[in-house]
Amino acid sequence: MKKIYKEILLAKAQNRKLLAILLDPDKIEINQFSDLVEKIKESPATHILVGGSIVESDKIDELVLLLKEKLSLPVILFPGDPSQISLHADGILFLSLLSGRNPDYLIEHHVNAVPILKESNLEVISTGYLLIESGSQTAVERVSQTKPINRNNIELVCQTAKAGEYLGNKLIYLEGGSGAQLVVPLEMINAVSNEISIPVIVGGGIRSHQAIQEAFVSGADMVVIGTAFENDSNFFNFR
Ligand code: 1GP
Repeated sequence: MKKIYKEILLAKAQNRKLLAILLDPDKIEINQFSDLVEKIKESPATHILVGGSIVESDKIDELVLLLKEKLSLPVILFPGDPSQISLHADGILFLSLLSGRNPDYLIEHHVNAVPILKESNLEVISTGYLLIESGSQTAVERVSQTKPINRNNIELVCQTAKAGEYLGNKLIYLEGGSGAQLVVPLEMINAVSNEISIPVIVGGGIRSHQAIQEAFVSGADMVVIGTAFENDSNFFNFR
């Protein structure tokens, strides 16, 4: 088993919670990169995710290389499509959008990514990705042209997550969508983490330290913070 996933499993076994900072290459000013690196170093982040639903920037490689040079944290791609793959990262969340029924996001992009992935050293981590309704339309919903699962339908979310586990997914990602109005319901995180034995990642709309802790207490093994850190690089100054 490769390193990143092994470490996530170990953290879960030891009940050590993980925190990923999501960086959208389109929103990073490379000339302010050293400030960003300092803020990340001061933060409790254990992982860096790079990507977004749509990334127009051709700077993914540059960003990943700089992150690798300046930080010791694992850099994991979180791609909206195969154009966002950088061979310089450590790993990739190979996301299948299980909440939707768009074949492109269930298998097509994955097939297209194989020639690149085969030649790379990226650790490919099969991830069941579930979009949960979060108050308004999100970029993932728009780009993937799929509907999120109703936030009250805990049973369907659990069933979908379990199907992902049976299919061999290594992780389940409960996603409210970037900048979501409402976070994934805590009751849902709790039910999913009890239903499956693989690690659970939770992200979307988490904007306070309390919300991070609540997600952890409810059963999230990893929390992803994108917008809150993007809007305020001092967001993690609570330590
Ligand atoms: C989005 O879950 C991530 O894919 C992070 O969301 O930007 O709302 O933190 P935020």
